[in-house]
Amino acid sequence: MTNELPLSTVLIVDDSPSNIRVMAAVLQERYRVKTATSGQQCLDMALRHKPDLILLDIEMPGISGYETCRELKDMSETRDIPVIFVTGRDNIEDEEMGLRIGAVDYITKPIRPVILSARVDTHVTLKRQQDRLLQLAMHDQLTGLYNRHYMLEMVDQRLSRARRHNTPLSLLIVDLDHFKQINDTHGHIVGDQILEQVSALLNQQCRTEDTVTRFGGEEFLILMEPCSLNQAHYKAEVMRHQISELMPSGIEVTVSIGAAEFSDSDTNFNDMLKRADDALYRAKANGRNQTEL
Ligand code: GH3
Ligand code: MG
Ligand code: MG
Ligand code: MG
Ligand code: MG
Repeated sequence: MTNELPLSTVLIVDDSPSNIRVMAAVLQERYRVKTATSGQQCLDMALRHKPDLILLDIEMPGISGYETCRELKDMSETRDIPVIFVTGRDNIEDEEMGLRIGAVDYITKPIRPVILSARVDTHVTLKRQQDRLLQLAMHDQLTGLYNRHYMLEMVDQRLSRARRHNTPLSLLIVDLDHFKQINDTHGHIVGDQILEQVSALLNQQCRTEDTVTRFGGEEFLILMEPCSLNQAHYKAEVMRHQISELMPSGIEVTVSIGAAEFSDSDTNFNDMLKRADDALYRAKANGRNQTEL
């Protein structure tokens, strides 16, 4: 394990190989440098490599730098990558245009290494800080799972997409049984370890299309799509059984699970959540360590 951060990636886009050479020479000691010689190649590489910054020429054969920038800002996958125009067009109108369509900076040729370096450093640092803040805002620190905030931010979009495509979508609430008692008996630190181990199991058992979140203290929500109520029930039972055999930290741990499927009559996420929560309540009332629909 090393504490060093991986090098940030800078994508240089210019139709002139000699311009690329000059910029790469300035940056390659401190950055992983990728290069493209057209707007189309820039779009392909931006999607493939997710660079932390793009240096973009304006005048190129095929689609111009302006058009390329507009397309980058249109796609959710590339929207947050900062773009700096590096161009021979040394006039205010072009600079205004470049900044208006979403570039963070505008540098004119001939390239001055110190200025290029300083501006690249500034925007790569900002990008990395933004990525870090987003990561913190979306995830639970203890378990590394997505958090409640993330779930509530993304769920409406997921529900409308499922409704539009007519794909079944289901929700599980997984709640540890008598967890207060486990904490009281074994201590909070052991309780935390159990939460981590149960989280890891839930995450492993779910597919990448499923969204596993720590929604509250010892309560997890799992959004599954495409997934009918029957399939959700089956998966819930597999996970419940595995957790009962996990013996995290050497302690017998069980969960109760409530399941619900998004239905045509639901107006929002809360309607489905309420059904899953009612089902969880029944699973608890019936004696715990079971799944209810
Ligand atoms: P039930 O079977 O009815 O769900 O009982 P329970 O004890 O699990 O439920 P209750 O809601 O009474 O208590 C939940 C407990 O979870 C209380 C709280 O101390 C514990 N808890 C919540 N978050 C954490 C955490 O981050 N770490 C630890 N160690 N415990 C936590
Ligand atoms: Mg050019
Ligand atoms: Mg509980
Ligand atoms: Mg209790
Ligand atoms: Mg609970």
